[in-house]
Amino acid sequence: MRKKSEAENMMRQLSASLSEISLTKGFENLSAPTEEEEAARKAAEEEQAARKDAEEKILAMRRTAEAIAAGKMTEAEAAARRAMEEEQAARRKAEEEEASRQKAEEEETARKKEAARMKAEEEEAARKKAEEQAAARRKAAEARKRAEEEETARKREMEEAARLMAKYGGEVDIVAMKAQFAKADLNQDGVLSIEEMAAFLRKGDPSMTDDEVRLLFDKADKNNDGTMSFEEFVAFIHSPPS
Ligand SMILES: [Ca+2]
Ligand SMILES: [Ca+2]
Repeated sequence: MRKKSEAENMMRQLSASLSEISLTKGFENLSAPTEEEEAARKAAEEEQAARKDAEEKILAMRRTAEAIAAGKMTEAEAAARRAMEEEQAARRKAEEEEASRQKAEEEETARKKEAARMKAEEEEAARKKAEEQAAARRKAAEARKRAEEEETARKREMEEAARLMAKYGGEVDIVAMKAQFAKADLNQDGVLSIEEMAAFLRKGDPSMTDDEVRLLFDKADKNNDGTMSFEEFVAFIHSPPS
């Protein structure tokens, strides 16, 4: 009985061992895939890779589409921005041109103003110069006339002196008479009025009346022009009317 049991036990042990081996081997068998399993696995991997590729392609396409869309939008925006920038640039240029034009206009106005001012100054200077020249000419003409008059007066005096010298010989001191006459000629007009004559006569005779002065004066005034010339004066002093 014992042997049978022992055998049975051994069988059981062996069976268990075998079973264990088998199990282990079975596990080994499971962990080492079969060709079918390998093929299936490969197929699954390939399918997964293909799906992944497709997904990536779709994603890339979507990205491309988005990029295109984004690109189009950017381009539209860029076009709008470019147009806006061009408009701004054109406006800026127009403003610059307008500013430049205004500046040129202002400069031209200032230049014209300055030119007008300078011209006015030149005209004023020319006018003043012409005035000064005219004044100088007038002054020179006056001086010439005065010199001529003085020369004429000098000649006249010399002629008068010569005439008186011829008339009265050496008896008349022409220079002394001239000095007396000049003293009597209070207003220095070259002749003696009756008032001047009265004053002159009354130095010698303060009691002389107006009538007496008148009488003497009328007699001395040979040419009856109402004044006494130097010649009439000399004749009066040299040969007083009786
Ligand atoms: Ca006088
Ligand atoms: Ca006279």
